[in-house]
Amino acid sequence: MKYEDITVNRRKGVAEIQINRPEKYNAFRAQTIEELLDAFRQAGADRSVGVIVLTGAGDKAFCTGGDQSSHSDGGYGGRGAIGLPVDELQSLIRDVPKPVIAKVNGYAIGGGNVLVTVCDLAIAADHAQFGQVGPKVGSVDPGFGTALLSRVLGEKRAREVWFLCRRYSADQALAMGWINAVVPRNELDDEVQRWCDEILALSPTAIAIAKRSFNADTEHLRAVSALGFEALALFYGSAESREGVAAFAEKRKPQFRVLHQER
Ligand code: 2NE
Repeated sequence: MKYEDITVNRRKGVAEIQINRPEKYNAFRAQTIEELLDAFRQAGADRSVGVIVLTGAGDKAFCTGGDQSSHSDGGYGGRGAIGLPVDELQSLIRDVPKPVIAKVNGYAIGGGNVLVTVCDLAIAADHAQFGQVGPKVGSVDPGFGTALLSRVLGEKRAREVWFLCRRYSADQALAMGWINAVVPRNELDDEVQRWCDEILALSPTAIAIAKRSFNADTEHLRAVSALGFEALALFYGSAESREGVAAFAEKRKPQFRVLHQER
């Protein structure tokens, strides 16, 4: 598959997959997800690869979730319930039998934040920011985005993240257990490489078994996610959700409550 939206850099034992849409703050459209699925499948199957790194181009954003400029008529125009098979990607990141490290080089917002949540490890530059925006823009990522987050942060914190849609600094994210380490931005590449080297020195089979056993505890969330995305598709057809998409495009505050009361 020829990639337009991502790049893959292979170096000894590491496949680094980069979302390459810096002009969109590395937001993903349907094509981006298809390319990411292909790249993760290949890196997952390649026995010469021991660690996969996921990152974004530039130093503004890791990923800011669904590309709002490709969101119209109640969906994103591609495959799956909402026209964006991001739930398949989340599952695949969990399924590849090797650690996936999120190299967080800026905003990890919305669906981009969910990618950090499903990655096995996350290392951030000190200017990175974390948060959810779904309820600001008429969306939600039900399944791994919500319920797995509560396993990572604890119930109260995860609900705070989704119900208030605040932004959190890298240091706050570290204190909350959202990520594993924070480093100055000019040290991010080297630090991630150090973590890769340590992993690559260990038994790949032991690590694969460990990863699958960690996943087992939350495996039911795949079904919650599938169900949730079907519900999300119905929600995307509503005036309330469309208002969120329109408000982001028009750079104004959404007016949700009136539409909600009229339902
Ligand atoms: C990322 C954030 C917080 C940055 O804020 P700020 O104030 O620093 O910059 P600004 O002006 O908002 O954004 C800079 C440029 O990036 C674009 C903006 O439109 C803007 O473009 P210009 O006006 O300069 O041309 N941009 C940023 N994020 C984008 C996106 N996701 N799609 C398209 N363009 C984007 C702030 O921008 C923010 O909060 N972004 C909202 C992100 C958002 O709504 N993401 C989708 C959430 S829903 C989702 O991801 C999802 C899911 O979780 C599950 C299923 C399906 C979808």
